[in-house]
Amino acid sequence: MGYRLAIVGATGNVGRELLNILAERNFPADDVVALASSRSVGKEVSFGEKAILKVQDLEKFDFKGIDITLSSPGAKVSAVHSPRAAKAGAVVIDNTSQFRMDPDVPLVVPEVNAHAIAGWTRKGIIANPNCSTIQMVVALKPLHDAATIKRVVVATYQSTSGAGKEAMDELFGQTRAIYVNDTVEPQKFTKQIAFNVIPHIDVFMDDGSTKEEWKMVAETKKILDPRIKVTATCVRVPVFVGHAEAVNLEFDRPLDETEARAILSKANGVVVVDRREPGGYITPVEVAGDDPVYVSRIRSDPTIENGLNLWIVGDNLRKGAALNAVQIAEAMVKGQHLKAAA
Ligand code: 11C
Repeated sequence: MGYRLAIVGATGNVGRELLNILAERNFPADDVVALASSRSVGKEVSFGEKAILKVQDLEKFDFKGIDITLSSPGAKVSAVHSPRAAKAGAVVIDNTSQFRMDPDVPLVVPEVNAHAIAGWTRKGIIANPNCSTIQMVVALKPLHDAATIKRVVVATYQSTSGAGKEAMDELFGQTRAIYVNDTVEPQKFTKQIAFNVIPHIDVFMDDGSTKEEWKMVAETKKILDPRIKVTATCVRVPVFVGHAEAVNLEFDRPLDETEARAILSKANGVVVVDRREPGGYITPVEVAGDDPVYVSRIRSDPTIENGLNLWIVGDNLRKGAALNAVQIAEAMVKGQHLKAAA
């Protein structure tokens, strides 16, 4: 016997991955309801190989009796429906940016701050962080436990799947068009994404950074340590799935590459692939469909005191989104935060 689950945004990139992962990991579910906007009602989505679900209308859905809602529509939709689901009694694990900085909503990466889950009772909502933050803090946490991280300088290389299915289609269509001397004008992106890189993800903030960059700063502080200074440059690259990050760290004491490699090799959720030879590192196409956060190119940075460089790669739809949300739900079941399944 298990729980009753609702998946909000079930037809999106993350929604479909949520269903796959719940099925793959045999999450104790008695009933799974797929919800989306009225445009998608009646469409079918697969619950792994277990079942085909017909999408129901989110607007009309009554969450009474639902134990866990995993929500991944846009932030504006979450703003309305996540509190509605929580009020009806479900715990909501919300994958959007809507509630992340709310002091009454825990922002959780289980490998880093599982203890924060207990705060879910305040609003009935737990927030899932942004994909680029999740993969970075999973790798930073064990290092920060060993030697306090003072400052992080990160440049991201983010795949188009982070911007949704239509964005992936734009990369595909534009790439094909260029080969046949045709053009596909940018729609989801501000400039051509095929054979290009774009230093702009999410909206611009007053200080000249983008919201994606701001999220990496604010979320890292909330999840890991408010004292850590973070500066980020977030870049969209012509990759379908998998985000990569070049990270420079400054510690409060020497932590050299040998110690860092030993710590990361034992860390929860991390796989080190770091051979100093051609191909001895991980790239995004190799991690699509994988769960761990991969760390390569671990090397001391002699240009600053106590400096270290890392290359971090993860599947942004899995650990960066759906897997992290399911792991939160699993931790809640294990930690007896939810009433035992009927
Ligand atoms: C991207 N990181 O790659 C974004 C997608 O705040 O949950 C996720 C946006 C968010 O475009």
